[in-house]
Amino acid sequence: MRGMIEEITAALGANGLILRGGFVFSDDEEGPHGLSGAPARSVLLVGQAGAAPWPHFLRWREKQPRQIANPLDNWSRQVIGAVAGAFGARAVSPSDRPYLPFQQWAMRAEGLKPSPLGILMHPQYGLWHAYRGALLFEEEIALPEAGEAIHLCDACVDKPCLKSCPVGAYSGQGFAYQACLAHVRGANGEPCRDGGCLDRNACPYGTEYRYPPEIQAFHMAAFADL
Ligand code: B12
Ligand code: SF4
Ligand code: SF4
Repeated sequence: MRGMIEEITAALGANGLILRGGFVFSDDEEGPHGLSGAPARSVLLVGQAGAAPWPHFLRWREKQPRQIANPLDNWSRQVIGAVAGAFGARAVSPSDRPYLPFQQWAMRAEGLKPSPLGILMHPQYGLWHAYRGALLFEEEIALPEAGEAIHLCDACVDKPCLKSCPVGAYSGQGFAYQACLAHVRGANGEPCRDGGCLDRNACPYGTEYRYPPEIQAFHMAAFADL
């Protein structure tokens, strides 16, 4: 089994992606279906730390038609789909409908907890990481159990991530999606459009993994349909 995990890690690594842990579904829970249609027994999460996949994505993007919808999703599906095909797994994406509970899976796989922004807080990458897909297996893939990770937000008294948004979109009441969108699309939204969410950028952790402004602008354009 170790051998297979190492091979998957290497195949993903060739595209700047990483394996982000995984777990076996419990007996009383019905996981999504696997390759044959039978319930999956285990899941391995695939994602990124910092902007590592970006150059791989850009090389692929250059060979695609100028106008394609959701290019990063497409690239992720191709790359992760190829890895799934080679290892007898079914690949799923965070944007598949109905949405699969990627963040709940990630909490189990990596012992993470959500930041006040909803984004999971990672002890090393801070807020600068994401999930690009998952591999569903119909057999049990044994991985070391994830311990609970240190949750940096617990010790962060000032919480600058809740003080930087010009429209206070993040609060104890959750994320005011419409207020954020209106600001990002509006006349004063240039800083968010060009450099990403001011609240996310205010977090002092994982800054060496922070996405460069052009990548944040790409994600913001996708989020706000700019
Ligand atoms: C729908 C969605 C949104 C909606 C949320 C609407 C709502 N209130 O539900 C909107 C469009 C607002 C959104 C925005 C963002 N999102 Co979003 N989103 C999703 C998506 C596709 C589905 C969420 C869902 O319903 N899942 C189904 C339920 C059953 O699964 P779950 O694990 O229980 O879901 C958790 C989330 O829903 C979370 N949640 C609820 N509201 C919000 C709001 C935000 C901003 C976040 C991050 C999470 C979150 O609470 C649940 C915790 O158990 C997930 C991918 C996925 N499949 O989960 C990404 C996901 C949660 N988003 C993510 C991110 C990063 C963002 C953004 C911060 C950045 C971006 N993508 O542009 C933005 C915020 C914009 C900004 N100001 O910068 C990441 C989080 C990664 C991480 N490190 O934790 C995910 C996992 C996608 C990915 N590819 O990694 N998102
Ligand atoms: S600023 Fe503090 S509370 Fe906010 S995400 Fe970062 S560590 Fe967590
Ligand atoms: S993107 Fe801008 S408007 Fe939206 S939550 Fe972040 S700082 Fe606020």
